[in-house]
Amino acid sequence: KTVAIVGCPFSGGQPKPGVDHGPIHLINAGLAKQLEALGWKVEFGGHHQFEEISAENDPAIGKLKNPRLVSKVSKAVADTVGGHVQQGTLALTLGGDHSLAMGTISGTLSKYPDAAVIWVDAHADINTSETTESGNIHGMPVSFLLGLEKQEESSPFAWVAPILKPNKIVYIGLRDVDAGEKKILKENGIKAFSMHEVDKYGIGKVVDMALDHVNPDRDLPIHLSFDVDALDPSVAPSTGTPVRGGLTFREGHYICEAIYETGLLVAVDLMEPELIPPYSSDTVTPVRGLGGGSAHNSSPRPYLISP
Ligand code: DIR
Ligand code: MN
Ligand code: MN
Ligand code: MN
Repeated sequence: KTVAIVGCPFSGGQPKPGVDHGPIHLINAGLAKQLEALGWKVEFGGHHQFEEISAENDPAIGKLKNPRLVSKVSKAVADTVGGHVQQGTLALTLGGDHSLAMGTISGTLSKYPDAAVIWVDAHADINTSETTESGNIHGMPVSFLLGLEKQEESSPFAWVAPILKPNKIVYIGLRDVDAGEKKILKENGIKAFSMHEVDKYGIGKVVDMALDHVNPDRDLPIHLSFDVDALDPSVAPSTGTPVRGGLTFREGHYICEAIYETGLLVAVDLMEPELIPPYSSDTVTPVRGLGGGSAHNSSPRPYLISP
């Protein structure tokens, strides 16, 4: 069994710097070695180096912030993840913000158009350019993948194939959903197990029900997109938009274990981890050539770690 780690130090889908350090810290903390100890052959050739687009060349389109940059980065990630999935290698993408999932899931769907997506998150990330209150694209990737709004030919997101079906995505962990998003979930009949259902049924039953919904015969490949803010802030404080009342440490692990046990997992995203006190980037050795902890303070555009 081989896993390819796709490190994506990118934060252009939302305004806070920090999330672009997540993958660097996870690698520095020994993730590859831990996976090897679990019996995986690990491929990791360094973090993605994304091309920059200057702010003046990337004005908002409608409410969408940094649209060209987010699009370009996601497209590059789609090609990389798609390549690993094509080869039968488990693609493990480390974010970076959740706008990257537009890329990772596009990559999975390029090989398996009928793949099932399990989206673990406090948020639904299903705003459209009409409903978004923030303009942050990390709150919108699911709507692009579903094709909830028509992309003009000139749109930077015209490359996203809107082929995800509403019955092929299921949520676990929701507890901070915008009014416009609730409407979209309802109108499209999208299944969601919020924290209320986790409390009511227990995590074991919830994962079974989620799989029954998107993968009733247990024969479709699975893409797991895991936003660390699904976890309770007492477990995962280091994320941009923590929300009280989240998954416990064990519930989060159980979801991953149970999905892995299906034998159908082809891609995993671990999104929106960052670093906040009491930990400091000064105490973690930076990856050589990536600028480490200082880049987001000095860079005029803090969305990318520059080489
Ligand atoms: C909010 C917050 N729904 C938005 N979203 C996310 O900006 O669209 N926070 N994903 O992490
Ligand atoms: Mn930092
Ligand atoms: Mn979230
Ligand atoms: Mn998210």
